[in-house]
Amino acid sequence: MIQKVLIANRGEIALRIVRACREMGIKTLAVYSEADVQSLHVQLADEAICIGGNKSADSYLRADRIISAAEIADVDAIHPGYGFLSENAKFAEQCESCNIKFIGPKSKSIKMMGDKSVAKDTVKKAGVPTVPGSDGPVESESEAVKIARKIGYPVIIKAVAGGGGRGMRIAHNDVSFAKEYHVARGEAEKAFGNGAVYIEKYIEKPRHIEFQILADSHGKTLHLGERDCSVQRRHQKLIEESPSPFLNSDLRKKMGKAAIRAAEAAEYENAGTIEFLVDAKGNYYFIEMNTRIQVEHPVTEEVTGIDLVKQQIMIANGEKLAFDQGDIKFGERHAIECRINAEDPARNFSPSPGTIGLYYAPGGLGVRVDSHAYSGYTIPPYYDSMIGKLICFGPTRKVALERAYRALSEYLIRGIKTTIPLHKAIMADPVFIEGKATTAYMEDFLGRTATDLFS
Ligand code: MV4
Repeated sequence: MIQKVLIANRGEIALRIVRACREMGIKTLAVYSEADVQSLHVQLADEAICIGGNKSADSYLRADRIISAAEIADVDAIHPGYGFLSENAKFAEQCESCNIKFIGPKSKSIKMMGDKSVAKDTVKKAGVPTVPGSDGPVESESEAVKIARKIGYPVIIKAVAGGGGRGMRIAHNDVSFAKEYHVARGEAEKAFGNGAVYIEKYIEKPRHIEFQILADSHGKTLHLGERDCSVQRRHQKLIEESPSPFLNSDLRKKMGKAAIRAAEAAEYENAGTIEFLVDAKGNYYFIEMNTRIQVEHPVTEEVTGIDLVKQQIMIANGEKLAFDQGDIKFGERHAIECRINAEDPARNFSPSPGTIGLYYAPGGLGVRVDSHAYSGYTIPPYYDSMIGKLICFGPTRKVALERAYRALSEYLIRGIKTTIPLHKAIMADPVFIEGKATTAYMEDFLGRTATDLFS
């Protein structure tokens, strides 16, 4: 039985894991960098160990130091959260070899889904629709251009070791293809130490719709509905919602079944996410599987009423899922999440770290704030700019939208700039309100909105 968990993360997700553990009577050990000594998860955890300097490379990415802390504090399990080492197969293996439970999938599944071309090939064999493209990585420009011509332009070149939009290049003809192919390979080699790339038909203005998966170690795999994550800027999600305003119940059923087949093909256990692209005609294509809990997991929690972090720990404990697919109700609730980043939308989203003055989080019916921020907290400049998530929910999308606009109007964070005014403007935007946002939305919205609106 898991009695103490090391939280190998920081910020709001570390606080989220502390909360789930506390409700389960599980002790928590926070590991933190020198910059995070005042962070809320460090204050609220049962124990805390400083593992290194400010940079992630000297702390949250130091598997050796994390495992040493785990052994010193004699923990039973490690929860990696998202980012950092959460999708590092070697770290998962190291945990298991030290007899420390990794709260997540088996390292084999992480490795399989971490190679985006193998992932695609694996799910395709399970009958999951994938984007037409090359049969695996393409080794030479001459081979690649033949495939591009066969697929038909525009095409997208993707890094095998990439994901989340990293190392992607789009080509519209033979001339741009030659250049983009070599740029993509070079960037992939530099970023991931693996220059292999594969090619796909570029789906114009798709929606980015992902399905939440929960799978126990006794062969049960369920989906918990979808999240529409189309509102993104430079591959950084800004707003996520469930259900997607674009899916009808027939498409939801088909995609949910496909998501389960993909997870089973990956021999998946624990919480994971199957990412699809959906085109304007409702054709859906698998693009990636994320083998971790995601930032936007609260959207699914508020729609289904299921605590995903507790489920992760229970699955890691070897417990069976206590519900079946038919027990998960859809259509009774709508949830929308706004990511609150310490960035200035009036200045091209430049980072805005610093000390928070007055901090007042909104509340009331249908409002949840997952944040580690507080009055007087100094946001360090070393990490991701997200300082919290505002999740608003209600019986319909209309109510969820009204609550989001109202809650954003109450949310006070003085002393730094944030994306709060941007979210308010989006919640009042007719294109977003009508549920017409695709992955092209943010570029269009920013192009037609005066940025002084955001100050
Ligand atoms: C695509 C695509 C269109 N066609 N693949 C983005 C990150 C990763 N999850 C996969 N992504 C995409 N893959 C094909 N074949 C569009 C996206 C995409 C996207 C691309 C460019 C700019 C913003 C985007 C936002 C979401 C998805």
